[in-house]
Amino acid sequence: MDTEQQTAVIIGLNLDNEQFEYSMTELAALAEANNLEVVARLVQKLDHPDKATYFGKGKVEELKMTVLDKDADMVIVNDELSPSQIRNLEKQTETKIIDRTGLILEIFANRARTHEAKLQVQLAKLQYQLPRLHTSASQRLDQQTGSGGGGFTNRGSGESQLELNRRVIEKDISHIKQELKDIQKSDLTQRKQRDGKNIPTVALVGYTNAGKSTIMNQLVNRYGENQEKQVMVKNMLFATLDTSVRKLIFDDNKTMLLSDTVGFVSKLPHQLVKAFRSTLAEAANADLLVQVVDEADENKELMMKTTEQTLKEIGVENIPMITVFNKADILDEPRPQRAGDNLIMAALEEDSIDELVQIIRENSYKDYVTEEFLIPFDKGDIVNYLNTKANVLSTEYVAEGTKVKAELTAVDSERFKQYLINN
Ligand SMILES: Nc1nc2c(ncn2[C@@H]2O[C@H](COP(=O)(O)OP(=O)(O)OP(=O)(O)O)[C@@H](O)[C@H]2O)c(=O)[nH]1
Ligand SMILES: [Mg+2]
Repeated sequence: MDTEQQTAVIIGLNLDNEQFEYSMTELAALAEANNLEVVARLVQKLDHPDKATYFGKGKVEELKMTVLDKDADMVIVNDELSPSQIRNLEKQTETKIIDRTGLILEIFANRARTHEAKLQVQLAKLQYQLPRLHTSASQRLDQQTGSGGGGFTNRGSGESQLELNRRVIEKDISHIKQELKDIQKSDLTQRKQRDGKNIPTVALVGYTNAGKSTIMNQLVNRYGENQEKQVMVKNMLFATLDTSVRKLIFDDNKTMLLSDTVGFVSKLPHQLVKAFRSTLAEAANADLLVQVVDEADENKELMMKTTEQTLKEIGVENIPMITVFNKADILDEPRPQRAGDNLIMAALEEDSIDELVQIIRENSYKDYVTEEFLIPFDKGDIVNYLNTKANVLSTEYVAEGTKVKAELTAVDSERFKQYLINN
């Protein structure tokens, strides 16, 4: 464990962007999420970033003085910088410079738990590092790029150290990509098996820390096929890095698959979005999205915008979405309060969850039909099937067999159509 917390100066360039203030606040939260203490905050307003140092000359000087004054361990810049900008700033301020992308990558690396998440983060990190290898011939490959790649067998053959480093990283990248492909192939098989069963799938999406996992747990608690399968909830950015899927079974036997996904943040590095694309595919394959918004956050409008942009970026489009404004208890707003398919709610309150379930169900079981069947006595397995898979409204034993009135999917109705009683 760290003995002493490291300190950072954060700095941002305002290019007359309405989201600037919010992105700086978020940068501070990201730094804290990585266990850094923010000791100063600098901003500069410019029309264009400086090619060489991103910030203007005077600001770089001020930055250097601030670092000295606060005895800061590093500087965190609010945007992704070019490799040479980072080097120039490091030279001029004599301090370690981390850009927003590097910081987010670090947080993800520290949070990743499963093998798949670790590989995805490592892939994103290597892709970030590749164009950032220093040209200096004496530069050694960072140890952290690791994972069993190559080695330096070609040393002395005339290639530069840089070229060797690049090749090691490229080899690692293709290794990891292959391993991810293998993992994801088996995921795909599982998904296909589920899809075959024709169960509606619902995905919780939205900004990090909005309450997605809390809602997931509430629903699993009540309707989960396996109530113990809770997911982690924490008051921190990026608590969830893995998509979890749980099966819910309601009292009327209707089922659904619910997935909890990685949270978003503004300017999510494209390397990460790319690396996590398949984890997020769970959302892309959903029949319904539930966007969870932190109603108590003053930046919720921007957060919703970011969520919608990120969904588009990962190819999630044209899926029906309902929006829930969570944490209404913090503002003490009347709740649950429904407007169309949207809801103001509080995840830990029972009546809010009831209302949410109601909305999700209304949107998920549209193709259910109510039918009456007459099933011969020697087809007891069909009666059993209906009792477990359909919502049986009445059962009556008559001379010819069992009369069952049930609400069921159109697919099931078609399957047993030979036993339908035609009005
Ligand atoms: N007051 C209040 N707190 C809530 C509510 N819902 C969630 N929280 C808290 O908000 C924090 C974040 O909740 P999570 O469920 O982990 O959020 P998440 O959306 O899964 O976050 P990521 O996994 O980082 O994307 C936790 O401390 C929760 O206890 C709510 O309705 N009201
Ligand atoms: Mg979560």
